[in-house]
Amino acid sequence: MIRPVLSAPDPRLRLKSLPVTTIDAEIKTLIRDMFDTMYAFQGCGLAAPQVGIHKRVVVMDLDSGEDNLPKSPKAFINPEILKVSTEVVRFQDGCLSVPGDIYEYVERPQEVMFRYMDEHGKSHDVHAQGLLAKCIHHETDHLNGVLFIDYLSRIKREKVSNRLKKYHSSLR
Ligand code: GNR
Ligand code: NI
Repeated sequence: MIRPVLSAPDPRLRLKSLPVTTIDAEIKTLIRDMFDTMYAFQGCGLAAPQVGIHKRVVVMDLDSGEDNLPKSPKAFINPEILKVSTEVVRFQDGCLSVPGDIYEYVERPQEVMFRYMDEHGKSHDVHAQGLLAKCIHHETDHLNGVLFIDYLSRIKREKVSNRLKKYHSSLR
């Protein structure tokens, strides 16, 4: 089932999500719906708070991507960033919760070590770089109430916020 995606400046996007304690039927339904929603809106990742559920769950499919990274749908439960590189890269970021064709460059660590649980409750440690590292940062930020626009200069952020207002009023 496709769920509606919240968009900025909705205050619910600013709440910190809670860790998942048991992978029950409700979490499995949430993951299935998040995949439906991500594919419907052609995103490469989606975090649960974007559909109004404040649990630490992320889905991703980087199939379209550069690099030879995960070629399949992946669910990440309680993703945790363990270590980041001091080297940074600049990538263009976009977000399903920042609609209206808004893309801006954001600097992020080039490499990341992270840990997550899969749908079966198995823990994994992963070293990532490139597109996967960028998406892991983008999605774990959502779980902490952070959006990519928070990294922009004040001037750019104001420009984005005006474009968001225009976008929302054009839908009314
Ligand atoms: O679909 C998405 N594309 C994207 C492009 C550049 C940087 C990050 C992303 S993630 C985004 C989907 C989304 O908002 N996930 O939270
Ligand atoms: Ni996003």
